[in-house]
Amino acid sequence: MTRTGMRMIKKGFSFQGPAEGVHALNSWITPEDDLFLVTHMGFLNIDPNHWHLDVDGLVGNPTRLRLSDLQAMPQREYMSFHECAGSPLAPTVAKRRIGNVVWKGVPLSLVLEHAKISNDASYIWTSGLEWGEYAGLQEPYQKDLPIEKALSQEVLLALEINDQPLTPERGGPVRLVVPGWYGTNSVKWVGSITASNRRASGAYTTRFYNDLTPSGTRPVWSVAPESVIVSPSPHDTLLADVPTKIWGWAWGDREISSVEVSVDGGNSWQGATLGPREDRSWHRFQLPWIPASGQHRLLCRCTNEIGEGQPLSDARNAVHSVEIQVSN
Ligand SMILES: Nc1nc2c(c(=O)[nH]1)N[C@H]1C(S)=C(S)[C@@H](COP(=O)(O)O)O[C@H]1N2
Ligand SMILES: [Mo]
Repeated sequence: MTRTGMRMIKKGFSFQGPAEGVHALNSWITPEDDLFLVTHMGFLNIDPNHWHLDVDGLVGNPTRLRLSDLQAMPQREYMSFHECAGSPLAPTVAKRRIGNVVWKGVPLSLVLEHAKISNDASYIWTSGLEWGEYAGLQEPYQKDLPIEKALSQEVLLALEINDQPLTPERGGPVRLVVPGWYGTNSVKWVGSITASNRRASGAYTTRFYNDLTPSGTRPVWSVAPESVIVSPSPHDTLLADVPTKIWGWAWGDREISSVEVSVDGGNSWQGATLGPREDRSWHRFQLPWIPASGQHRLLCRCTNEIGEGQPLSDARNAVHSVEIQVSN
């Protein structure tokens, strides 16, 4: 199938990211080249002149917006970590696909107000324009947001990332971004917005991206506390008795209040120094370390403002560890 001004440039599920994994994430703002890319059905290339966005459902003024319409609306910038929840087929495997970027675009709330959203709307559905197959299914990449999040000031129809227009692979010309929530919610190549009074019923909101809980399922929405050690990396050669530092990033939808580091495989923990966050960015942490010679397993774990932490294993936000060799 083809549609005017659109073609799939790579078909099927795809993940790209830096070969060194989290150890590549050396800067506060992640450059595009080090920021992971994910797609379920392939990358879509859209001619910006053909792109448009339909807003319908429980609205008083169903609307079609072109790129020039969005460009003429007020825009804002918002800094946020950007994290993939990992495979929906293996939701308890930690993948640590993460970065920190600045998005710029039109607040979704402005577009919903323009379309005169009804008081009866309790969910906002958004769909990507691409087509293809994932896990044997052929259906649109459709996601939903509860209305409170959809109307929050940080949710954007983004046109730019780190001061550059979105590339086709990044979901351009326009994508949704839902800061604080897992990447799966940030619909790329967005083409339609529907206001509804119930959750969307497609595979990407029901079969995939719902975690099992003791009482049922929970949508993969808000990002749980998580942290990674950037340095040292397993490839570094450290010298015994030479002062160094262990540092990394910690993040979550809620602000992180403490990070602890272990240099002995998790037997003992020390509090790290924790930096602030901006908007919903990650926080930097660090701990000075004078290593003894031998093999060390370094770990980090964080806690957020309401006391939620990280499991040691079997979770997408499981504790990160790094094996380090220290020589004489
Ligand atoms: N239309 C569409 N949007 C999508 C996806 C997709 O497959 N199709 N994948 C989602 C997932 S799982 C993630 S993690 C992010 C990845 O965004 P990025 O490639 O810009 O890092 O896009 C999300 N938005
Ligand atoms: Mo993802």
